[in-house]
Amino acid sequence: MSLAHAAPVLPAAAPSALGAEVLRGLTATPKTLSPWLFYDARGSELFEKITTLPEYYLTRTERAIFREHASEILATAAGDRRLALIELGAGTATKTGLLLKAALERQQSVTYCALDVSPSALEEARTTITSQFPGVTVETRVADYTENLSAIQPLKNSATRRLVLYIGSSIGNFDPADATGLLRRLRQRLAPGDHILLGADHAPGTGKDTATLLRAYDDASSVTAAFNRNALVRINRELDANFDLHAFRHIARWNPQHSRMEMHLESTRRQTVSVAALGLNLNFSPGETIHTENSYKFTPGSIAHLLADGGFTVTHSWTDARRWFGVYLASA
Ligand code: AVI
Repeated sequence: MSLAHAAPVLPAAAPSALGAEVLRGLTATPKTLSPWLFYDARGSELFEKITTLPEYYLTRTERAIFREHASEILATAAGDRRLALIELGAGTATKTGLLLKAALERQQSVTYCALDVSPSALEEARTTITSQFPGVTVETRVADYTENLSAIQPLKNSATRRLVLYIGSSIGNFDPADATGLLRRLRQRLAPGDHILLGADHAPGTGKDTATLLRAYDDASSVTAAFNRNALVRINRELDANFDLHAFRHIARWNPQHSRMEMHLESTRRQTVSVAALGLNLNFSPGETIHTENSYKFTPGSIAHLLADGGFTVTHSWTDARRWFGVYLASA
């Protein structure tokens, strides 16, 4: 997933989105930064690497569910109609191939509309998909789907239903109110009979222990730590700051009260950091953290509830043998 543009350095009088976020988040108590800061070119590369780590089970578990159930998922969403696929935060669309293949087994041609903020990721998706699946017409839209869903337009042809893919546990990076808002805005753009396919990571409980989750967000080769620190690397580069990367420790913690994994960067000593482009001096006490990401984990019940709040009804779901991850089909 990528949610962010590489923001240019702008003069302090016209703060960039990055500048505004750093000002808001790092002058707040407790200090926070939005997770979209991770995803410049380096952060997107690090995230791709995370998805292949032995500890990060999410991507491979969701892919295994698609490998086993793609035909059934597509058949259920289609009913007796044709399907058009839309993907929110498509990135390079690496997992989408399994679903497109299943769609092509049902109908000779498929329209696939990919939305993402990264033009380069979308071009890569277009090249890969058109070479692998000549029957797929790829449309790309450079857009931040959290703000702009205008690419999702009513269909002229009532024989076609839309299936919106929102996979990869991306919904987990939104607080419940923001997740509901996004689902409601999406629901308004869809018609009865259209569906969303939502990939959600399951909370610890039957089958998954907390240690498994902690390892997934604090891997032995420290790729996730580098991904987390990339927010500071980016602020150093784009806002002329002087964060000492060795003085911020990567922390992954399970918050049972909110059913979420949290990532923080913890200051290892008393220090002052300057963000020159914003004329800002930030004081950190030892042990003080910057909260950089939430990754909510769900039960089948809590996902059904969230989707219902967003105006959708879960009709089918699929999981893996260990029930670590769920794929939910919900109708508009
Ligand atoms: C993109 N998103 C679903 C990932 C997650 O698991 O919340 C981002 C991530 N953060 C740490 N590792 C991966």
